Amino acid sequence: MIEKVLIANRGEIALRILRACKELGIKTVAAHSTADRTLMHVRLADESVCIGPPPSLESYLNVPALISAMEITGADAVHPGYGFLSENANFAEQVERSGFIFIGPRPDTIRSMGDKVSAIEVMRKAGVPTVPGSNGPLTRETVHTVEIARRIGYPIMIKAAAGGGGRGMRVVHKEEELLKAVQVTQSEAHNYFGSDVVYMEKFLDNPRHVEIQVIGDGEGNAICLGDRDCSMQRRHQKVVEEAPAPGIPDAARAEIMQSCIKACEQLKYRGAGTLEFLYQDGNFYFIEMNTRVQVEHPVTERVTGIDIVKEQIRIASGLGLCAKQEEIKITGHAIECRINAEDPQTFMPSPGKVVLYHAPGGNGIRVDSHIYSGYTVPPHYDSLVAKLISHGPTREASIGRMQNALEEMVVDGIKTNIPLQSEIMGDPGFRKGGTNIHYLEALLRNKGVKSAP
Ligand code: MV4
Repeated sequence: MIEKVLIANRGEIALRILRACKELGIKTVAAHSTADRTLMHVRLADESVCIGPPPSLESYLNVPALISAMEITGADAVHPGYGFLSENANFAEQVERSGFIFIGPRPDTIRSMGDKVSAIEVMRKAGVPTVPGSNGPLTRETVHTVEIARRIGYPIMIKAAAGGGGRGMRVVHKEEELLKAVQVTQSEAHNYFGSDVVYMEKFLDNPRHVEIQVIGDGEGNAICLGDRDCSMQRRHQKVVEEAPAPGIPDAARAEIMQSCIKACEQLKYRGAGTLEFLYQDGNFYFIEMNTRVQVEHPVTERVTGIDIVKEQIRIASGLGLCAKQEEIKITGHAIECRINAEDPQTFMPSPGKVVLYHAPGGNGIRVDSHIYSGYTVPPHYDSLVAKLISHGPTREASIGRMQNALEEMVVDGIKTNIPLQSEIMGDPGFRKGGTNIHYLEALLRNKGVKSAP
């Protein structure tokens, strides 16, 4: 059993991991940068260790510093949270080579999912539905590239194999533009990711982003915790997430869940994972897999009653899965609003001192946040300051509770997107449910908010 976990992250997720460890009776070490001495989880951890200066490359991404911190503090495991080193196969490998436990999938699994071409191939071979496409990297044989595009039919999309988060992709509407677009995407991919490997997919013009949460024990058993809709986004930053995804027919949901379970069992997947899909016209299309805990995991926790972070730690300890698939029941509806320190007009980060913080509460409300009155949000990191999660027996009830919670919440001293979240909760399109990935950007354009895309 794991006895001491080093938390290799910051902010709300570091606090979330600390709380899970405390429930399990596991000691904690907070590894933090010099800018993060005042973080709530640093105060609450059994021990803390400074791993470097504010820039992430010198602290939260500093592998030797983190391994040394584990050695010095006698931690036996590391939880990477999300972002930073959470999907870095080389880090996971170094942790294991040093004799420590990496709380997450095996390094090889992380590596094979980090390469989107390989991820798609693995999932397609396991029976998960994928987007019609090149089924492999594009080659220097440009005649083949042209042939593949004709077979798929325009519009198509060129994507970087090492990409993700919206960088290194390009839509192509006609053959005349194809080879130039491939070249430009290859060169961008080379510059951003150090790999010029690209592949092709049919372009879906109005999809929703629906993802499936899985947990595997690493020995061929896996369970599925249902789906989340994350379509409410701006520039690839999710703003609102909900579970279950509204309006998905029972049969389609059962089928996609079954295929995800089967794939994870075949892969002997270890830990928590998320399969990302585009959902359009009643069909699911796998696009990528995330091999970490996600920001929006609380909505799934709220509708299933499963503590995903505790499960990650239990699996890493070799304790196996806590539940059988038949025991997983989806109850009611949960919504998460991300509260960011940002300017409502420009969406620029708005760090600074929180002079007053009052958290909302009441039945069906959860707040995951590290901030407190007097805390200064540093300028070096992500602008997420809180996650507000509502639950109710129905989607309407959940929205109602979220509206009340947003009204109750006070974050004074910095600018936040609380007013935007209130607008979204009152928006007729959102209230109807099932809006696509372009909805929020269109809504903002109509409101005259400055946001170019
Ligand atoms: C797509 C797509 C349409 N068709 N693939 C964007 C980020 C990366 N994770 C995948 N992305 C997309 N892939 C095909 N074949 C549209 C997007 C996309 C998107 C996807 C999910 C959430 C938000 C998005 C915003 C713009 C584009």
